[in-house]
Amino acid sequence: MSDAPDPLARLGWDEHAAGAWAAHRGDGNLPGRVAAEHRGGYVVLAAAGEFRGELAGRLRKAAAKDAMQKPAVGDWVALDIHAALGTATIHTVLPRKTVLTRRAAGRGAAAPQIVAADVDSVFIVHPLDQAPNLRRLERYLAITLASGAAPVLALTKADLVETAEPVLSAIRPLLARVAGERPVPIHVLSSVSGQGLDELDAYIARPQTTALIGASGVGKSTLINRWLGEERLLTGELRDDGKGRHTTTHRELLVLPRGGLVIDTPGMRELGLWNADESVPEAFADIAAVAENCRFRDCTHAHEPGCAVVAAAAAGTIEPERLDSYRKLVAELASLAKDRETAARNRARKADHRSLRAFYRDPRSRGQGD
Ligand SMILES: Nc1nc2c(ncn2[C@@H]2O[C@H](COP(=O)(O)OP(=O)(O)O)[C@@H](O)[C@H]2O)c(=O)[nH]1
Ligand SMILES: [Mg+2]
Ligand SMILES: [Zn+2]
Repeated sequence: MSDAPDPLARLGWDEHAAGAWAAHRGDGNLPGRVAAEHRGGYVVLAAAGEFRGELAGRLRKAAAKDAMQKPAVGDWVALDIHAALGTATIHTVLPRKTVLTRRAAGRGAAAPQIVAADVDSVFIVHPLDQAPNLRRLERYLAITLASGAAPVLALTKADLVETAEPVLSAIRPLLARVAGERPVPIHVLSSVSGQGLDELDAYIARPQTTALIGASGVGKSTLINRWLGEERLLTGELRDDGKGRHTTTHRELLVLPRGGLVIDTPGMRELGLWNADESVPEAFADIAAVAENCRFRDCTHAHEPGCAVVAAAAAGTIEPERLDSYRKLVAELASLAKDRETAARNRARKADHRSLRAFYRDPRSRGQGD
């Protein structure tokens, strides 16, 4: 590392990016990287600094047709920079090295949504003081393996437990089953005591880009603050029900003091990993298939007339115990979906108030907050 690293190196410019850029050299554009997206606007980083990014018309049209063509946090892009305005037009998304989508490739016809692009490693974060939800971990692992990035299991809050062994032994069979021969390094760490943090240095050095995924409250933002050396990201106290409060509401690419880059992601709720229509686990696939024949689309399989699931249970095709678990799952998914809608509405309302306040305070405000 030289004393004055190339400004692009600061953004994680690597061989892949250089190769992808070769086709665009001479277009009159400059390379940049997407650092954040909020409500249709982007923050992009380039050698010359930070700019508010907008999509060029052609890219906007392409992205409307195909979600994978939309710039995502982490993407390298070709920019037309208007330095005086502090803005940049995003013309092209460069071919991606890796892409983490919330839906593993090949599952269903609905559009995938990009969580992060061009990351080298994905930290799947789980706290040691909680029993692992294997279904969720499996899903995180599956989308990571599909991304092309290297999966890393980060077991946080080691200071809260005597030993990591119970969680490790619960998770090992899952890793063997889902990752097979693919190595998945496991790190036991604590952002409070500092335990295990040294082992992570390789992931946060230039030109590495790492994304953190995991439910809210597992300690993603706290770990990133350790890496940043300051309390830059909002972290959440845990509520009684174990769910995080002040969660990250958007993805953001951050440059770390050690030269690497990191992308914080919202918890899985905000990520929409558990949409009711996509997340019925394999174990209930047979019941889900029967439920297709229920009279009402939003049937809870409890008291509705024309419920095919209740009929199947009465006929003895579905065991009462499994029916019970299935009902609970359906209720959980419905309440998650409702929470998500409420949160999105509240966020939108808050953002509107904020931008109005900013407008009255300073009409020339760049309005880049979110
Ligand atoms: N004891 C302990 N608490 C932690 C640790 N890391 C995070 N926390 C706490 O866990 C809560 C959620 O952390 P946060 O980083 O906001 O989680 P996120 O939602 O995944 O970003 C906060 O109250 C943190 O202080 C840790 O290593 N040990
Ligand atoms: Mg967070
Ligand atoms: Zn039903």
